[in-house]
Amino acid sequence: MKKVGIIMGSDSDLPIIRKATDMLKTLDIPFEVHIYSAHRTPDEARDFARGARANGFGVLIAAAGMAAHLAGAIAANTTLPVIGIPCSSQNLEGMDALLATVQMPTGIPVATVAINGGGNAALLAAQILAVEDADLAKKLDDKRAADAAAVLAKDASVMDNL
Ligand code: RP5
Repeated sequence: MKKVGIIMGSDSDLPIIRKATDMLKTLDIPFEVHIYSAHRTPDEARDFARGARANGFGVLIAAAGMAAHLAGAIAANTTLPVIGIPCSSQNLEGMDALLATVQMPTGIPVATVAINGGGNAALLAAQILAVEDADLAKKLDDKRAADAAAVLAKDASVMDNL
C-alpha cells in the first residue's frame, strides 16, 4: 500500500497531527511524519514534496497555522493529492490558516478540511488510497456502519437521560 506523508509546520501542531495518525493506525495505513515549514525550512519542504511520489507516498497531508502556506507550497511541488489542515492559533482562532490554505489559485489544488480537522484529513487520505484498494474500502465501509450504529444507540437512549 502507498504511504501517507504528513508534514506539519511546527511541533506545536502535533496535537492535531495525532488525530490523523491515530485514525491511520486504526486503518493499518502506513505513514511518515515530518516537521517542515514553508517559511522556516522551505528547501526541505520542497525536496520532500518533489520526491514524495518516487518515495512511495500516495497522498500527502500538510498542517500549518497562522499564515499557512505549507499545504500550498507542498502542492506546488507534486501532483500527488494534497490535503490541507488549517491549524488554530491564539489570535484569529484558525481563520487565518483556513483562508490561507483553502484559497488556492486554479492549477494547484489543496483539499482543505476543517480547522484542526486531523481525523477527517486521515479519512480523506484513506478514501483516496481506497480507490485502488478493495480491502481498505471495506474497512472504511465497516467504520461508517459502526459510526452510524453508535449514533443510533445514543438515539435509542436519549429520552432516558432527559
Ligand atoms: C506555523 O506557525 C505552524 O504550523 C504553527 O501552526 C504556527 C506557529 O508555530 P510555532 O511558533 O508554534 O512554532 O508555521
